[in-house]
Amino acid sequence: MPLSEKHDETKTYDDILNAGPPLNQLAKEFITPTELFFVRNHASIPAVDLSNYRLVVNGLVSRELSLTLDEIKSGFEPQTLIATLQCAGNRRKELVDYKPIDDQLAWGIEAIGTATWTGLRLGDMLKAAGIASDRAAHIGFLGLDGIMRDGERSSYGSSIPLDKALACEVLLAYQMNGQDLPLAHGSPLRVIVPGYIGARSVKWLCGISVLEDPSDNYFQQVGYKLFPPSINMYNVNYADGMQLTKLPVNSVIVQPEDRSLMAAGKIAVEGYAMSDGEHEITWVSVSADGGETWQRAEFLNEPQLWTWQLWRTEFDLPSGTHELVVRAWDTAANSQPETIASTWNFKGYVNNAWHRVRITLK
Ligand SMILES: Nc1nc2c(c(=O)[nH]1)N[C@H]1C(S)=C(S)[C@@H](COP(=O)(O)O)O[C@H]1N2
Ligand SMILES: [Mo]
Repeated sequence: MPLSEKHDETKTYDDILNAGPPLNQLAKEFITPTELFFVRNHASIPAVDLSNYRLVVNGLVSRELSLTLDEIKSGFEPQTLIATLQCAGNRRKELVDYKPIDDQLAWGIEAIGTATWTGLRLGDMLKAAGIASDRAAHIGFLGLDGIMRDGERSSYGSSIPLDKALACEVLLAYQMNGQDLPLAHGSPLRVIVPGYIGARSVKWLCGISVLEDPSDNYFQQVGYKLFPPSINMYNVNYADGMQLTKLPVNSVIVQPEDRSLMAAGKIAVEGYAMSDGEHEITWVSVSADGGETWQRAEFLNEPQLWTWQLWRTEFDLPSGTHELVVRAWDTAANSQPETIASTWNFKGYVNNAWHRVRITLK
């Protein structure tokens, strides 16, 4: 596979696949080719026996469901949606360089991709099961992969608020880019929660639960929580953290790469921007002098909900070292903080500081 692997050096087992595209192939196209789509796994990819596969829907429902893949595919109206998936750990490397972060993958800018997802609406599945109580407020998901922690096996899981779960953009997908969902991306069935951190889009989905409270799964209650900069792994009380949902507005320079050495003259600057999906990106500004002066980038695709915005601009630059900077705004006037100091958190999530790239021209 053309992805380059990322290893978590703190784990002793090395069969956990985490990988992203090489930077010269990142965000080249609006739809990311499946073989270039980043992979983020917390455990080994499970072996799924399709003849025994069942999706179970339970909790505060009128009817518990247990469905085969064929029943899922034939029983619900197919829906197709283009959506960007981004890991909450995207851009963690810049945070790590500012102040150490233990035990987390140091993603650069590659933990993001856009695909065409086909499946059914989660809302249609919930309608089939029937929500049985007005106490229902969250929808929990469970995957088939098993995580070993302190000698005990638990499954990967998460939850999302009920109102998001009922929104028409949230899918249970069995196809990616027009093909059967690949095993690494959650075959036979995965959740796609557009606009939310990737962690909520549970792969190898085997369970959906209608719940009163957010899932008690480790990845909802301990992982993927945001804390202020004063909190660290020694003074943390996980109950105080904010469960991450929507992604903040972000923008990234993909080309040229940081530390590039290039010929002076016309320099094309390209990248992506992404908001919470509910708001389109309205404006991307790029600076070639560390943020003193800015120019507007042109958009390479029509702005649309649930996807990234690819952009490009050009500078004519003399020899010397230059700092390129990008920032974006969305239709709700959300923008990005200027410094890494203001986005640093001890788990290294949702870094959306102005993105900076240093280049030297000869
Ligand atoms: N079952 C399961 N689902 C999972 C994960 C996982 O480890 N196990 N990783 C999550 C995280 S953190 C992300 S960012 C996305 C990544 O999806 P991808 O590998 O298809 O890019 O899947 C999410 N769903
Ligand atoms: Mo993630």
